[in-house]
Amino acid sequence: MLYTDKKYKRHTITSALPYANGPVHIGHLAGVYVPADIYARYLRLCGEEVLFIGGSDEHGVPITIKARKEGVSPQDIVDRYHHIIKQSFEDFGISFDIYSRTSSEVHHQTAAAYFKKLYDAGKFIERTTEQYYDEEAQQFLADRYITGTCPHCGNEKAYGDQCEACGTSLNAMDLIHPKSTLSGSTPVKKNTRHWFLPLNDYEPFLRDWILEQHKNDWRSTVYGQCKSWIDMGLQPRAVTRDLDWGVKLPVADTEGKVLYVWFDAPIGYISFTKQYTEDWEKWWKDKDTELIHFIGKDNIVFHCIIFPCMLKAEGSYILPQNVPANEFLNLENDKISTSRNWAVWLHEYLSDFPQKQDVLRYVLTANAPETKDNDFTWKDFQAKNNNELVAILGNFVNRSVVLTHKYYNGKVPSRGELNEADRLMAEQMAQFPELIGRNIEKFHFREALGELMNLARLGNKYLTDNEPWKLIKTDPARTATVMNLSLQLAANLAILSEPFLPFTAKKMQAMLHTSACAWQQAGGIDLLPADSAIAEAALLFEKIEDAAIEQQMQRLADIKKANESASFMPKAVKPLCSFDDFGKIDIRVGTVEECFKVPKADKLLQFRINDGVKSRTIVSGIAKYYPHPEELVGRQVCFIANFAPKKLKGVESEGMILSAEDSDGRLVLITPGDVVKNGVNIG
Ligand code: B3M
Ligand code: ZN
Repeated sequence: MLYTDKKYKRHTITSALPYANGPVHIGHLAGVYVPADIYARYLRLCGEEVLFIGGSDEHGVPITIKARKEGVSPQDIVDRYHHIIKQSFEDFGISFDIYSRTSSEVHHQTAAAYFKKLYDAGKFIERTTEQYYDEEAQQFLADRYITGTCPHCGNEKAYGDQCEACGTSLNAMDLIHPKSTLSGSTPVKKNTRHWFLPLNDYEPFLRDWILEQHKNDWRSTVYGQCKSWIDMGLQPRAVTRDLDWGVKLPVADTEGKVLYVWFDAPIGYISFTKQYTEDWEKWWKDKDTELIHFIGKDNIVFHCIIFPCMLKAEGSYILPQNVPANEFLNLENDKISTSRNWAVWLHEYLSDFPQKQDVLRYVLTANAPETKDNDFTWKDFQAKNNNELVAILGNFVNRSVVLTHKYYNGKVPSRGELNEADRLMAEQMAQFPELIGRNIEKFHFREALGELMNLARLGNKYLTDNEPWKLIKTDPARTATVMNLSLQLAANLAILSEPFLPFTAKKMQAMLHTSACAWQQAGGIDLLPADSAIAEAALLFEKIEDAAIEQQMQRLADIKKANESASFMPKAVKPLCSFDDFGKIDIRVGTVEECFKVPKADKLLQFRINDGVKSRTIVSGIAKYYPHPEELVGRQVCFIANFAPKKLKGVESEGMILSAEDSDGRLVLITPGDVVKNGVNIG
């Protein structure tokens, strides 16, 4: 039984298939897998029939590009990453019923048959069109083999199928200044034959199904993207590609062509279901099945428009009831990026924070980018662990269990008559299963988690208000009631936390000697019978120290530095100038005789320079880069000798010392390669 008016016989829950071209990171977890897992676990606890599907997306250009870079086969790449990704999901408790892969035999057959069925039914249009072709590499350039400028937002690194900056799905021909990623050359246009799904024919269907029927229940971010897509006018969309990696076309004379990865990948949801059970059709064809796609916002068009049109074209499938796509999670104020290594990789996190899966699940859910992009910062991670998980949830459960051992030898005490405060607490507690459940059913996961913590807060307040540690001396009977109710609340937490914090829930259940029971059993005050034994207190969460956080921040700082230096591009050359222009500037060499910080000016160093004739004073804004200015004494520097004197912070500066600006913005003094006479000219 559910709290909202959802009435389905079963729930098919899909989560976007990650490309098997790299490990998974916190952005994946926050955007797709943790929310999907919360939903699946919750529905199971409610006694609903659930199928939670995941798997690796093993086709597509990103994989072939990576293989080419490493000089291995695409199969080698997907074999490597499929296992790493699968392991990470297992480690983080993502409770898939099946996690498969699109290179599997069943998938190839299913996707090819799907295409064939639409092909035979005349659902595609066949067109010979001009496509970009790389003459050096002798290959048609699909999707990510081309980059160029996005016509919508001006991003210069948009791909041939999508701009990651503005999320728009593109056709390669739309790109301004296209470039082949294979050879770097400008591609030429060449004819090739392909099959297109005429999305434009489905506009009336999409308008009715999304814009009317799902006006109120889809997230406004998702609805808005769909609406703008439909309003922009839909175009026929190619579902085949000139590539040799992917699902071969089940049509004669189509050598060298495969299904477009975005055609075959969503069919993966269906083919994985087939691998899971012979009785697969009920999960996809019964209108009493709820189909939910968990994805990130860059996948909206594929799951809300293209795949539904494919399902509609086939005719016997149900459509998704909801597509609760998340916005993006940033990392320390910067977009997560696999290629720039700007990510927290799940396998690395686990080796740095072993056993702390739930801490990450918690932080990612509390910060879930449900309505807008959100930021993950290590400081916030530490704060949420220390101030919420340790101080609120862990603290409450720990106090309840420890006091029970201290006063009652680890047995749940019987309670007596409830007083007003007890009744109020019990009444409030009774509302949480519905409060949390409704939020989950509406895909408001961060709010749901907030309510779970409110339940723990209620417990803490109850203990603090009643002070059993004092009461035990004056009123043992009343203390037993307080402790009984506290333990009941802990037992409630052990059930209601399971979708969010499955590892912690298990520990709590082991401590209280309960087992995972039905969601609807929660809320009451008879979960733990009087006199039943509980186990010793086990630590649920532990404080994370500053040192551990600083280590992570340092790692990111190092990556940022490496990226900056890797992506350094010299500035464009200034407009031409004449030899006469240059000749006007008098650059000379001199030796530093004295150097110190200008008082009350953080940035400035004051130099005394021997210029071969006299000593001159020059002030320079490089203090930040030379923390020990006295060490510069004796060194030769280059300076402009004929700038008009200028007062800086009260010091008259006679010229300018030359420095080079490194890729990270650091200023470095320029010194002649050999010692020369002071006062010689540079030119
Ligand atoms: N592999 C794209 C992505 O990871 C894609 C999802 C497929 S879901 C059918 O963004
Ligand atoms: Zn763009």
